[in-house]
Amino acid sequence: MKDAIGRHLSYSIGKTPGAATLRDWRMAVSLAIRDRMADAWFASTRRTYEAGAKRVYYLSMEFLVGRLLEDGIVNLRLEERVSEALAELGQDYAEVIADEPDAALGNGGLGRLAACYLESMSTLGCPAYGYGIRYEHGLFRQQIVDGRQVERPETWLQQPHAWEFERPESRYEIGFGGSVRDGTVWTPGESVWAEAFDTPVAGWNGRWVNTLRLWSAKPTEPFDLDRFNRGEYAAAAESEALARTISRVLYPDDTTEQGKELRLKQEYFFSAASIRDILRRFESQFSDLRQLPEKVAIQLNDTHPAIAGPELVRLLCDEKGLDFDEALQIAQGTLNYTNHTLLPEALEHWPEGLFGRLLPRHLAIIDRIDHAHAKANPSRTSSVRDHGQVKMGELSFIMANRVNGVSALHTELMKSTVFAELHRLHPERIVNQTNGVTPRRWLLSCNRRLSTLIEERLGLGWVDDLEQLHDLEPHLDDPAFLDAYAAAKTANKADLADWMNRTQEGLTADPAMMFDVQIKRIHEYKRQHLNILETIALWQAMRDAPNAGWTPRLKLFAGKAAPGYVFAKEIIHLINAVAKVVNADKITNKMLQVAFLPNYNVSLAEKLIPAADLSEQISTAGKEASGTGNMKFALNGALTIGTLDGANVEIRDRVGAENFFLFGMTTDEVDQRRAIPDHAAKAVEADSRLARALAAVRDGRFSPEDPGLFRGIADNISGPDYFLVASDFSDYWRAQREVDGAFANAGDWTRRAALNTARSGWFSSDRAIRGYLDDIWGAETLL
Ligand code: GLG
Repeated sequence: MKDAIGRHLSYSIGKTPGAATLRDWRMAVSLAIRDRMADAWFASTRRTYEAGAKRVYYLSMEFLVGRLLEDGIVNLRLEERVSEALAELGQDYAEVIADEPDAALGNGGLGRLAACYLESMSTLGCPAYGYGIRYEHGLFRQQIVDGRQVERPETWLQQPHAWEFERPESRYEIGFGGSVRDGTVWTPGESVWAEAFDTPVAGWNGRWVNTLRLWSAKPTEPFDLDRFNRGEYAAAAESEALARTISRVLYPDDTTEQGKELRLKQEYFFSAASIRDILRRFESQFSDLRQLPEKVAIQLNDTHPAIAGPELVRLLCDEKGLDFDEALQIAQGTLNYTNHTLLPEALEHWPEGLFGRLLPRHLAIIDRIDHAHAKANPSRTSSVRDHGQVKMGELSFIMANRVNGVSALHTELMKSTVFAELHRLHPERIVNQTNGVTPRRWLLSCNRRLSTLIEERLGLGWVDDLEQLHDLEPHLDDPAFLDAYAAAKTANKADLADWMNRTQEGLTADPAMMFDVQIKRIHEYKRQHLNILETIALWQAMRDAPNAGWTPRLKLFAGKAAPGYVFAKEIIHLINAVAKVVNADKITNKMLQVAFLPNYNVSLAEKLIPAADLSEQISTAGKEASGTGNMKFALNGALTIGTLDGANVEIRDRVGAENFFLFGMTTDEVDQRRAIPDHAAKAVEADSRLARALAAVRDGRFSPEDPGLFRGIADNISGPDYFLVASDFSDYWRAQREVDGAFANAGDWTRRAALNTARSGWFSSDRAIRGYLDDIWGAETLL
């Protein structure tokens, strides 16, 4: 290892050890690790060809992979060797790991899920490709300036990316606009190249390596030298600029949709390139396109790649010469669709005008698909085109062999709400696959202390068979185990507290406090405002009775708001304003501290989750499709305070109701409550704590220099309150006081935390991928 790192430092990076920077060392180590994936990578491809196996293609606009070096080292089981080699070279392992920028090619849960699934597909030996976009700028970097979110561009590609291989020979010309002649001959008005960049994804033990193939847009028109020589520098690079725009930035909206033309271009760009690549690979091995459903399963991660459906039909008809009905049947046998949200503002739809201008042939194909479907299902009343819009959810459903939700509750709600009619027509099509997370990243490597303890008791079999964590349960009768479990948590908290106290102005975190954590995108449905309101009420109660024996708490928040989502940004501002006042209060600041940690990303999650005591999963019931952070917390021994929403329901079923703090209305109760006029005003009237906390927000207690600053938030909660913050407040307060009491009994708390770990095995993404393999893809694993 030492030689390999040294060789890369000299001959790939071109530096002597004396001149090398931290980044040079990190690049050299990364290249040495990447080398060791190569043979298994080639072998995986060879075995897939030899077996004639079915391949899985996961099409996703987002892959939130985070850092890759530690992932590679851990999965190849090279940790000791790398840290020894680095020590001999005079370098610090942890520093080298931490030097890597996060690949933030996603917004939140949807993108991180895709990354966990890729890793699990490799762990299981499922022949698979991930297909997405190689964004030049991932999700923006969040700064907090005077308590407010400020967005800065993210620049992960400014330094060379160690993991990817550029494949200039794998490129496809992707057209947009233009016209259609004779019904089928599409002549695009403009085009770009989609060029492939491949990143190897190694599974546990390095036995199988799949590929993440990301497309980058390149100009098809050469640089215009004549214009350049005439001094028209900008015009000379016009086509280059147009192309680069397509893969330049990740749209920063999570579960909202902006309907921008560039977004549709991005979607078609990567879907079309992927479909062509899939067909090329298929045809290099098989001759009969009718075999496609037998050899290929394509998973559409949300509707973002939905245009892949019409594109596949188009290629089969217009270019391969199949007749329409046969092409449609093949496409439907190959495609599957995962829905990730029921929020109406997130369901993609495009104005027909825009769609027809950009993709004229596809619009005609969509109409034909829709008519064919309507003809076969005469009782259907809805259609893909509706009120001048093209509805991508509807299109995805009718083009898919299987449609799935991401938690049991979400899947049932899909059947009874957005897809009710299509479900009636195709009652076998919707299936559930509850989300999962990879235990390699989300326990083994992010929580070394806990995973070492588990290894001492159980060995390492749990790493790719997470249900083995059940075998911890007998150890809970051993006081030494519980002590060690508690010590691991406390040490994680102490590390985090050190780091926060150094970096967060005004904060004094003490590891003896309960670490109460809410980290996720900022959204009204996730109700960070419910949490901060309860924080305010708690602070007020503490001031009233400082000696009442309060359980000391640190309230931690982190998350990004979509740049255009004004209310979410106000919530961030309020949290920071409350933190400033509360942390400075001499009466309460030993009992209550509040922090908003900037720039939440995968790496920050890896720091926070192992140090959490309490996991806040408090969305309005029916709104969080699944959640995946909730699973990571439970696995790492945080107890959940949560509503009956998404996968919370299944977490509670598994860890046991006595180890989960439930509060709030159910989905049915939510619907009923909304129907009551003035529901929020009534709730405020009935709860004096809530009224008082709201008054403090409204009257400028946290914004003395601008007393009206947060009035909008207070008025929203006591007025329309669509997300039922006011209505759920009293029960949330009650549950939080139950948490206080439980935390005060440290021994019992640790036991309950350890039960959360022992009973979270089912939430492995390996289990989820097995479910997809069996119920959706009908594919085999080759390990
Ligand atoms: C969604 C949902 C989450 C879900 C995730 C992965 O909001 O509840 O856990 O996908 O399925 N848009 C998202 O992040």
